[in-house]
Amino acid sequence: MQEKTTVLFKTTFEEDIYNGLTDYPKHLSSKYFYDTKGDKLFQEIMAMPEYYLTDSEYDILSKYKEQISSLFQRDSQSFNLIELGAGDGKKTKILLEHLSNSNVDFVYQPIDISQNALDQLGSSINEEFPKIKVNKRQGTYFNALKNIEVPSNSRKIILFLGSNIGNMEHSDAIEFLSSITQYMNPDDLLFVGFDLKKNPQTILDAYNDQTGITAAFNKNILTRINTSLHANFNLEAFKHWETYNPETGTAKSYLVSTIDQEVLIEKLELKINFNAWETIHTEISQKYDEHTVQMLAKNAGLTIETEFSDQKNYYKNYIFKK
Ligand code: AVJ
Repeated sequence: MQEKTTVLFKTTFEEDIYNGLTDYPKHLSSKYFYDTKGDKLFQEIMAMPEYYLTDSEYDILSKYKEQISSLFQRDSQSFNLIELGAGDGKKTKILLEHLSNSNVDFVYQPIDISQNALDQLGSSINEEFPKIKVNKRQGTYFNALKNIEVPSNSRKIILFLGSNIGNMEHSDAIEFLSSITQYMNPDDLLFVGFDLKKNPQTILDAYNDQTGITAAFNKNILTRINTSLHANFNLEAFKHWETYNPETGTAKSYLVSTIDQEVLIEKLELKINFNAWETIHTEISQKYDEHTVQMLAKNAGLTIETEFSDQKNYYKNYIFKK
């Protein structure tokens, strides 16, 4: 075990990495997957046949875009479409295209942790849908949401797609949804994507593809630490490992050290010891059932307005009100 010392951190990234790797068991936050390389790997994941989530949500949005858009445009009042974790916006563009074609008055406000993803999204929307007003914001969901400006006469429609909520444990999800609720007026809507419980094998395959894209995505967090904190993680000495508990619906990703090893993180003046088969927990991807979504909504002060699911019943999008 390492001894904890008082270190002055220049960034929250440094602090989080330090705290996660000196804790037992070790952990790192999945929000740090998304640098330029990580964004690219995640796009490759979304294009894999095993990663059914993207297709399922895409199907739902394509099939119900009219119904969904009309819920957004009540009384032809203008609205702000705020998207948390917009990424490449591939699925959102189904709605954006429909709204743009029907000459609806709205501002699209994508929020993402990755400036790179935001910039690409912004320019692709300007190109594909020049009529749409875009106002992007880089940051964590929370900080960006706090700082967003919406005219008081404009409704807020908040999008949280892709089962991004699955990266949070239930208690954190409730806290997060509650703070969104506090930010909402009675007329506003919250539109959230939830990946559902299904055949456990289907879920494991989605997070453990044969080509190794998910493994590369998971290990990218070590590459990022190597580059930005001058560390010497040997990627070959770590194994991507996925588990899924069909009772709780929690999929978990780990990086497992395959040997006894010491890693030096120069910028943190820190040496980290790994025993053979010691783990770093890097991500949870929660799967839901109806009961659990109702429990989250109730605890966050939200009511379910309506819901949409895909043909295979793999995935659901819920619309919540305050
Ligand atoms: C972007 C959080 C929804 O958990 O399914 C994909 C990220 N991790 N493969 C997910 C991810 C491994 C993804 N989310």
